[in-house]
Amino acid sequence: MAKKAPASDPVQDAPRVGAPKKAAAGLPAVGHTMAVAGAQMGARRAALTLLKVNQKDGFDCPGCAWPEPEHRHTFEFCENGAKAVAEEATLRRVTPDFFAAHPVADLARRSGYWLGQQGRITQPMYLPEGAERYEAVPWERAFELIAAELHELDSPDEAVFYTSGRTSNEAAFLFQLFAREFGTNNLPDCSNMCHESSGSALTETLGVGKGSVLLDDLHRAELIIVAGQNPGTNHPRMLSALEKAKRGGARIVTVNPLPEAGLERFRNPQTAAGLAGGGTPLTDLFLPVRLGGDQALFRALGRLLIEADALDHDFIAEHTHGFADYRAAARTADWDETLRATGLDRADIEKLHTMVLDAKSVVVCWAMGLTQHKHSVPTIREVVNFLLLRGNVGRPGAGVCPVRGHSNVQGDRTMGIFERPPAAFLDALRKEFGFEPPREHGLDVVRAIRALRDGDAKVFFAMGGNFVAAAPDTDVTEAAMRRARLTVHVSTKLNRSHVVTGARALILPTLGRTEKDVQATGEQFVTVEDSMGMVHASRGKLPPAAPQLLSEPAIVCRLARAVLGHRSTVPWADFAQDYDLIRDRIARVVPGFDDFNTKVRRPGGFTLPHGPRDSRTFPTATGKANFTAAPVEYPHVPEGRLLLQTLRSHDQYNTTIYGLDDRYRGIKGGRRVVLVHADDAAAAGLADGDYTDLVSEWTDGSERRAEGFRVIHYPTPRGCAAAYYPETNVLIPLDHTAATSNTPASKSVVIRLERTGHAPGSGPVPGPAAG
Ligand SMILES: Nc1nc2c(c(=O)[nH]1)N[C@H]1C(S)=C(S)[C@@H](COP(=O)(O)OP(=O)(O)OC[C@H]3O[C@@H](n4cnc5c(=O)[nH]c(N)nc54)[C@H](O)[C@@H]3O)O[C@H]1N2
Ligand SMILES: Nc1nc2c(c(=O)[nH]1)N[C@H]1C(S)=C(S)[C@@H](COP(=O)(O)OP(=O)(O)OC[C@H]3O[C@@H](n4cnc5c(=O)[nH]c(N)nc54)[C@H](O)[C@@H]3O)O[C@H]1N2
Ligand SMILES: [Mo]
Repeated sequence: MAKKAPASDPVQDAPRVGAPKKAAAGLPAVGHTMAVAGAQMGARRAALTLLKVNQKDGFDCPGCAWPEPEHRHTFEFCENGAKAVAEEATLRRVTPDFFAAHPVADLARRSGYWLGQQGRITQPMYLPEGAERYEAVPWERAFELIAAELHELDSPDEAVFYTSGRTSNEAAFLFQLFAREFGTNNLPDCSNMCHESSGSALTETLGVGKGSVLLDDLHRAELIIVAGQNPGTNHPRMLSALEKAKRGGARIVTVNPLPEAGLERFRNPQTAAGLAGGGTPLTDLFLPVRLGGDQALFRALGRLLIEADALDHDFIAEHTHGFADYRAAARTADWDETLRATGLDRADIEKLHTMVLDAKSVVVCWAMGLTQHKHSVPTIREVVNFLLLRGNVGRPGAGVCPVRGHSNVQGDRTMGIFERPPAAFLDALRKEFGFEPPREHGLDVVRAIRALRDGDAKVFFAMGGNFVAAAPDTDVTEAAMRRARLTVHVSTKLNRSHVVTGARALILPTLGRTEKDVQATGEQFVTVEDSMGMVHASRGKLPPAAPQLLSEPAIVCRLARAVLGHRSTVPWADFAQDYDLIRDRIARVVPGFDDFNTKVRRPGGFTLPHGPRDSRTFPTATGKANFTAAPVEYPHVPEGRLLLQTLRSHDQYNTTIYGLDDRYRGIKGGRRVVLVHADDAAAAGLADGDYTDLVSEWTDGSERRAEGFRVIHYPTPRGCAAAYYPETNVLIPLDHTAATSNTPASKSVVIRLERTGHAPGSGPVPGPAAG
């Protein structure tokens, strides 16, 4: 029996606030998870399904890209993974009857939370031009409709093919192959909004746009710096690795404007002591940096190391390039400016310097706190400078560790989902498949929105994700999407992007990773690559949510046949029947995948080669690891304004909202909250509990407004504020992006607070009257 979703939209946003927690996980996490999972799929199914996550014969956890420990036999409990699985394995269904009962205009008024709660989509649905409702459509007809629109285009570059990061290697390889045989490199992906800055900075400096550490390196590190990341919520399994490192004597430094509970203390749910006891303290030194102050911090450390002559001179001489210029720049680092940019005490920075001197090996981990600023690329290059100084790249226990988000976002890139593919990759495609791939660079996320806005792109096709909600400048993005002639989404669940559509729209429902994928030659498996370059198999275990669902590879194959027909040189029909045939081709096109079908069947899979990590070979333009000497930048915020970061709560997965609580930060029952320093609130005439609008100010004089946020006094540096994404995406101008990577600067939005009497829709709230 299908489980019923709540009938009314429950988003009566009425946040209640308690004290932030001082530890993450433990028994409360297990209890909370089983309640969420049980509501979606019943307690028995929940327990049985969760036992299959990350097992040798099971499916890869869709929760995040953190690697699994090597010796895996018991289920490693992870609240994040369990919620992601429950969300997908839900028994609720969105059938054609649902669409008949809900006109699109009605669905467009619902919250993203409500849409997601309705359950799994069961059949392909079509919204004809001018129609009020989606109607069921046979698969064959859906592909014909897409083919007809694509054939109408003046150029293949008028189509955009977006990918979110859950797509398997096999589906991603086919998707880019189709787009390129069709004739375009317009392959934007969620990475453009996520770790693009890491990729840009690391490719230039180390020659490989991926992390250079394995799990074992983290376990062996003597010092781990976690900057701009909240693993307690977003990568909970990372806390077990930090705990293990700590037990081995590592010290941990947290650089973050917020004191995040998971990094303070971890109660390991795998151990009895962790479940019930006080847990392991993780952070030895907490540096409450100002938003965007990280480049200045790492530059200051560089200066201190140079002054102390605590350098690995042999490594620098043999393996690096550009040291003299960097040294000259670092020597000019000025304490006044460092303290202004970072908001830190000099004594704390010197303490960190001493810890670096004491450590034979250092790993720096980071996520969105470093990648989503205007100067993110120079910031991450500065992390590399810092590590190179003491040879902390390419030796055990040391290196760069950008922690990826979506479970296969790194693999999708490896498979060629990239709007700026290297020439060697395109050459390999041509050699293997015998067609001429387009060479001109395609559109990334921000450029795709501009193209849609300006009428230069007319068809938008998404392999997963929730583009309109995830992208910046919501009003601009939604208007751009509405100008398209056709929007198509391959999806598991309903979201905002299905109700803000082009003239026509299609929803193509697909299997999730938890589900069995049976094709003509039998049951198939797919593969994924984690954040540390390990590739392994994923086998769904549950029966498909509905009989009509197609797998992502099958959808691409049928789409390609409908669009390309006889002109194609690719055996699409064979690929759909037997994924081994896809892997054979990947093996011949993508470096590091030779013998793919054999190696991926070994328990635990295999590790992709990584020159800097494996042999200190740096495939950069200079053939060495590059120091860079960019000027130090940091945000300048006008008087009376704050810098807003837009981040995740504990009960969400990107645009998927699981619930309205942010347990570790002590917030319950609402998401429209803004965390600000008490003195900044007072300066804006606001008390804790007051309601305010957030108004962003852009350089062209334009303003954007998000209404009705409850003020919460929170320990964050003066001048900094935090609120949840995607509610605040309306505030981020489309053109506000990082230099080089073009990633929306979602952690650096200049705002002012404008007091309102009450929360929208909830009537006046008790508290001091408006002043
Ligand atoms: N449960 C759950 N898990 C997830 C996701 C999810 O939404 N929910 N999303 C997945 C995805 S796609 C991703 S990319 C990752 C995201 O993982 P995170 O990057 O951890 O996610 P955010 O919530 O954006 O948190 C950013 C962190 O950086 C800090 N920060 C912000 N600005 C700065 C700064 O200027 N300097 C420093 N030093 N710190 C800063 C913030 O205070 C916060 O702790 O998580 C993945 N896992
Ligand atoms: N302001 C602000 N904006 C941000 C960020 C931020 O920190 N602040 N973070 C950015 C980041 S890091 C990222 S990664 C992006 C995320 O951008 P996206 O990846 O586009 O968004 P998600 O919310 O992860 O996508 C969720 C949808 O994916 C679909 N889905 C789930 N599983 C599957 C599957 O197996 N197959 C298919 N085909 N579909 C599936 C479901 O329909 C679900 O509604 O958002 C970015 N936007
Ligand atoms: Mo992400």
